[in-house]
Amino acid sequence: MRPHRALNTLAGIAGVAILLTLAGCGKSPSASSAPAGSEGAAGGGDTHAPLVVGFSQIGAESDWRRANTDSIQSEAKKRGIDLRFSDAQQKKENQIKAIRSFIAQGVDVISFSPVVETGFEQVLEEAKKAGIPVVLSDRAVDVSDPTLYKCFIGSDFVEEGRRAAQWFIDHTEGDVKVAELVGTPGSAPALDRAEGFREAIKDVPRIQIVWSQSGNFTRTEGKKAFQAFLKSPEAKGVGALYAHNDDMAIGAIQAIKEAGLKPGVDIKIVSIDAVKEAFKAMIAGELNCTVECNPLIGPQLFDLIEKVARGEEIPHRVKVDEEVFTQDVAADLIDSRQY
Ligand code: GYE
Repeated sequence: MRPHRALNTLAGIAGVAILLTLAGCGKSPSASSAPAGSEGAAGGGDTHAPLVVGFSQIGAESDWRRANTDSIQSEAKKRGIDLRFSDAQQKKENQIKAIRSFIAQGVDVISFSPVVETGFEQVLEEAKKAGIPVVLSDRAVDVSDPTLYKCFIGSDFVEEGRRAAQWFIDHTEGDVKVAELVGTPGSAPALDRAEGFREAIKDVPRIQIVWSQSGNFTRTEGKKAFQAFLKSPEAKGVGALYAHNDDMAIGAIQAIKEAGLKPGVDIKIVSIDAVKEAFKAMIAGELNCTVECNPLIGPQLFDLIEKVARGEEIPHRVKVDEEVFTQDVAADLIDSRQY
């Protein structure tokens, strides 16, 4: 069961992206653990203890992730938050360890970006028992008890998959055989982007996925997987690549060139994230389209975290507003891209 999917779909139908107001910024909130009325009680000076937040990041696997880390760290600094930041190097076990350590340190709020959807139930129960609220950032978890976290802020990955498919539906004719470079197996974006794409091509039999393999959201693994694919008999007649992120698409572009083919022409490519490198590739005519997935969620994330620390109600799901970009607009927009 992946309960958040139902939420995704419902919100998708409503077509509503919830944008948080920036109310309350610039004032550092008192920690949730501070007893009511204790502000300023401990004799002289500024007695506001900074909010302590433990954040477990997935790693540094892509340009998207690096921009996401920058956004989180710089926003925490701006707000005077004591951020305990931990890099899990793409390993669930490291995240569980980090979360346990945040619980032991008695942080006010825990936030993390779960590398995969499953396996976090127990540690989330431990956080709940310790009375520490959890806000999920960027990726969702699959748990049977939705009260194990307060909120999940992140993109609608199913919709991103649908949007990627739509480009192929609108810009190709005749039979199209698609190769798919999948993100980290078991991660929310890999599962949802696969689902959204398949849903959109379900009634378009001329478009078929004929090969699907993980490149773990990295350039190196994307290139390696696509190199092997291009040498295999399965590559025959394949004229399209759907990559779950730009980094893997960029890796595949290198592999395609090395194989003597023209990326963006012989093999049409659509990927997700909309990082600057993807705009460069579109300007060079090597990438056809990128679907935006916005990593700059630090301000929204800390709005939620500060609210939850003050004991205020926050929505259980917050989506990020996003767009789709094609080659014709790439040159005009590249300088305005922040990541
Ligand atoms: O698309 C990819 C990153 O979880 C949305 O993770 C994120 C994904 C992003 O490594 O580039």
